[in-house]
Amino acid sequence: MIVRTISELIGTPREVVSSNGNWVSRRLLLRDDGMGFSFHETIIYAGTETLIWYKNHLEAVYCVDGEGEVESLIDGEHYPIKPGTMYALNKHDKHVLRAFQDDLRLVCVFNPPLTGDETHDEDGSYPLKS
Ligand code: 9YT
Repeated sequence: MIVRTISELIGTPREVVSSNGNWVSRRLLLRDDGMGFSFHETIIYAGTETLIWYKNHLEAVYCVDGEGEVESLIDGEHYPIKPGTMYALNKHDKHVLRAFQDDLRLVCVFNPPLTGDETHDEDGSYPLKS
């Protein structure tokens, strides 16, 4: 069994800060843990907007705190996000993620799993690691 806490990840390589400073990701499970997915807590900082396009990954996101929205750049829809909301990028949907007045605290699952220190490239995607 694997048991970890967020507090023990802080300041380690499993805590990854985006290059634009919009978010921090604490990666509780990564590829080497052998679960077939990675599992993260992500804080999206209040007042930020982030372009994301996971061409190589599927991601499901569950909100546990804060309020914001995800705007689909495929159909232009704006979906509100609040605690209890889940969205799944089942079509590698290109989107903009916004946090409103408070930080958004999200729990995220990636398939295939991230391997460690991935951060967004200029398209908002992560490379596929071999
Ligand atoms: C919701 C989202 O994709 N935020 C960006 C960070 C990502 N969740 C990660 O690497 O944990």
